[in-house]
Amino acid sequence: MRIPLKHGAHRVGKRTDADMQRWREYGLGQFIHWGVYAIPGGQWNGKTTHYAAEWFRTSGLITKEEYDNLYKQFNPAKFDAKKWAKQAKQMGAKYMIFTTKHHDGFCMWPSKYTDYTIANTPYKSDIVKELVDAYTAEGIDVYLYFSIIDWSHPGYQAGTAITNDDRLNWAGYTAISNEKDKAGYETFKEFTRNQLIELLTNYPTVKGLWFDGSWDGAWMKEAAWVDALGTELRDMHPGLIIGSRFRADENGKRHEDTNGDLIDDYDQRFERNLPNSLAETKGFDWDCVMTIPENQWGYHRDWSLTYVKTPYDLIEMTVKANSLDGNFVINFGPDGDGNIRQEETDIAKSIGNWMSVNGDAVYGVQHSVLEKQDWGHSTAKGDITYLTVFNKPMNNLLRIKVPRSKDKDMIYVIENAMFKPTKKAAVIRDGGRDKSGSVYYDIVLPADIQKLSEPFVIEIKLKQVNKGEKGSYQQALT
Ligand code: FHN
Repeated sequence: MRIPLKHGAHRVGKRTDADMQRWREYGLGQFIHWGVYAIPGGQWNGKTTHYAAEWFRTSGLITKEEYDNLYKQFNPAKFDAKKWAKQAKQMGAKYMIFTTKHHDGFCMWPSKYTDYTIANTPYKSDIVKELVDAYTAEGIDVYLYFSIIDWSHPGYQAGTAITNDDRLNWAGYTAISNEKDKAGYETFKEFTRNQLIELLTNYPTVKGLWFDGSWDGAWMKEAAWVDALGTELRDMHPGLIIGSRFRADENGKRHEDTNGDLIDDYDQRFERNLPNSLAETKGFDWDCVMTIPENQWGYHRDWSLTYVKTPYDLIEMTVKANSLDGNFVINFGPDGDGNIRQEETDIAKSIGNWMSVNGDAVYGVQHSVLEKQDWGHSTAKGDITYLTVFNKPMNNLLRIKVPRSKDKDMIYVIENAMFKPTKKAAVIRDGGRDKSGSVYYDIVLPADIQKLSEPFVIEIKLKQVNKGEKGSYQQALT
């Protein structure tokens, strides 16, 4: 039985408009975490934090006063928005999410509602504007990350007291501390609203807002107010895309409301974690945001602390996400001078080189009818199915299991197959059938494909034809 809700989801099922369709087709995105935390880069006075570098204010290695004065040194002389945008374009990113304000409250745009902004650094210029302009010029859509948590605002009381221990009980802690000064919290709410309106006014070309920190206990208690704010933002910016991290319903339920419907436009629960089946996604639109090291979003000088993903790890995750109808977003953490570190540059280049050959398997695709198979992942667009092969079989025969059609008079056939890297047609052999009626095909991997050291894509034409249709199955075999 459905429970009547005033502040639950405003729609059952997916958005069907053109803006959301565009979002769905991105396939690959870039996240950028950049702020004053890039100056210490996880280290201070010879000590290194193992916590995420963008949380450095709470690391215990720096005093609050020291941290809150870092902005006076923020002067990224090497920052070149156009260079970053070109690199993202080469990588194949179709959208970019930028941290306008992380939990520390430092604003990368000259907000008129606080002095804690880029305008009061030696750098002075509006970094958000530089990035929005540069990425938009490259045809990359921009989304603004905005942290609800703001340690710099006096009405957000957790800001002064927060320690690593507090953050383990974040929601409870803020709910209690903000209870103590309701008037203060009202000023914080108004400040947050003003800043969001300011962002959408200053940067009208952005496509959406990417919220974070909304697990904050005080925020979760403001369902009616936050819901009204969401409506106000959507009214002022038609087509605006907002994920499920913005608000809770009146029962404190986040992402899915009390009835299990998705709150707002897409599911933001998959952080550093991919679903393993379509069932796990519940049929919602979703994205997965991923760090390159284990859990570092902002710049950390020392990348020897955890496993650092390879370009192929990230390509595999990108294809997997798209095979399950999600977008994949790779995070970059530039340093305090405005450089994207060499490792990230190299990774972006490798991914871009791969995407330039095989990107059809990622952009504008959806889940294919093929079940997950050991060699990799499959995606589909119309009657084309893309097989992205990560594990080449030792016998160089790639076995494809084609499911039984739901219609008993029809069967699936592979009409032709082509290797993306060589653009050559593949030889397909009959691989037999099993008791369930599934049909197997073996694609012969020729010598030039066998030699490849990287994943590759085979484009196949998978069609449903009438079982009795003359020649349909035989023609598939060469
Ligand atoms: O606490 C943040 C973290 O620093 C980072 O910004 C990520 C990005 O999704 N979000 C939060 C953790 O969920």
